[in-house]
Amino acid sequence: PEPPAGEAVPQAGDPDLVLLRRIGVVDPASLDDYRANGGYAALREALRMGPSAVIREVSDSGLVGRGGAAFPTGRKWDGTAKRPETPRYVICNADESEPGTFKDRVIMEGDPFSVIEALTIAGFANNANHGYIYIRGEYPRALSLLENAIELAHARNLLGRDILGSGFDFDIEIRRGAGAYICGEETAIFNSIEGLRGEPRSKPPFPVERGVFGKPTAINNVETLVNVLPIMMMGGPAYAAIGTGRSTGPKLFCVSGSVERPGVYEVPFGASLRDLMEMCGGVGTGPEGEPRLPRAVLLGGAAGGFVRGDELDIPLTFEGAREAGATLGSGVILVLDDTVDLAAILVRIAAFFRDESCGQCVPCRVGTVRQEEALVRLAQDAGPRRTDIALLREVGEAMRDASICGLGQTAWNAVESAIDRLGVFGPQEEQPVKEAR
Ligand code: L3W
Ligand code: SF4
Repeated sequence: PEPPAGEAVPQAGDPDLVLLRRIGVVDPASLDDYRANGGYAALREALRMGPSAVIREVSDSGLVGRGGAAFPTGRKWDGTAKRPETPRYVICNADESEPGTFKDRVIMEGDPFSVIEALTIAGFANNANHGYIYIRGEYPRALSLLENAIELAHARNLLGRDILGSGFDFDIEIRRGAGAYICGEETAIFNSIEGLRGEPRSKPPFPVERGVFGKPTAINNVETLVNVLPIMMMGGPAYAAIGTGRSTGPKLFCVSGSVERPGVYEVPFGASLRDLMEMCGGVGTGPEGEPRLPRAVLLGGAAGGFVRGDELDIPLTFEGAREAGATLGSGVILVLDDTVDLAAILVRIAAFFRDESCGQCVPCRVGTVRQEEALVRLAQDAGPRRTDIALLREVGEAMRDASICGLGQTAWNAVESAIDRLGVFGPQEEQPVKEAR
């Protein structure tokens, strides 16, 4: 059995927490407990202010997507709400499958009513009467807690017809994934909900215009949605004062790998990687008690990028990660100490992308295979290094430029940064790709 959600949150019980404040504190199966701890005050506030004011507050907050794409939520909602076509839909993307990402599971298992409340607010703001939660199939505990939350919310008129006497009708259906990473891609979710193969669609048209069943759809990640609750309570401008620059609000990070206390941590945007490492006790010691050094940190997951162990002063903001040649992605902080075999990690990442490619487009279907093959040769020192690195670059650029969806477009990111930033296969000289081959 998996440990309770609270155990994955080393900060549990800290009164300064915003997103994690109820995790490990409330009974996730009790609506009364949720309400006694501030639950459903945000929905009441939203119903009081009306749909366009909700969108205005969300826009003013500067909230952007927390699943990896960082698109402004207010703009997304505004785009959906103003479309003339009906019905409109809202979807919570709970297909959390990025390697090293487990923050949404912690929210759903520790504070499931917050997801239901936030999706109801999204439905109200977007003038949608139907919402879906698309949940990863391997999250059975989260699934049953969400099902329980939906049932209890119905019984108390917090879902269904004329919610709290407001005239707003809203229902939520849960759909389960079946083990495919690609079904976390938003348009693959639409196909999956419609009963089609879980394959991404070309964009544009964007979901705000043509989403599930060809109708305007606002789709947001779990963490993005639950941020709307504090925004309703404190107002957009006060929320925007948390964090730095264009990275506003609190952020969840999933810390794993060579650290003393792995888990989900909440910090305001702008904290440094070093701050976070200190919070989780650092890389610790080896079997003989000898201190370990951080060799590298993978930021943003398999689709993200590596930074070196001597670059821990990077601010954890979208801008800071970009400047460091990485991305915050879905909040992955995978720490690797000086004993880790980096080449083996790259082979593992490449195998993951090869396995999870849906096969729909050639650059990704073929490129992920070629990438893995070249990395295996490099890891085993079984071929001409210069040629294989040149091949990786060529294949990587083709995947980045010509793939249909984010999987193929980002499948070479981590490998590229390991070669160029960490020098995993030795120092790299600038060389034209064709010449080296
Ligand atoms: C209208 C424009 N809409 C961009 C839309 C577009 C884009 C989306 C990002 O990221 C991403 C997500 C998953 N007019 C637009 C426009 N868009 N230009 O905005 O929205 P955002 O930032 O709210 O999404 P996000 O949640 O930060 C996630 C894709 O990555 N994904 C994985 C998701 C995994 C989870 C999870 O683990 N729970 O969410 C995998 O591919 O589909 O696009 O995409 O539609 N001018
Ligand atoms: Fe499928 Fe890969 Fe193409 Fe995405 S990039 S549509 S996962 S083959």
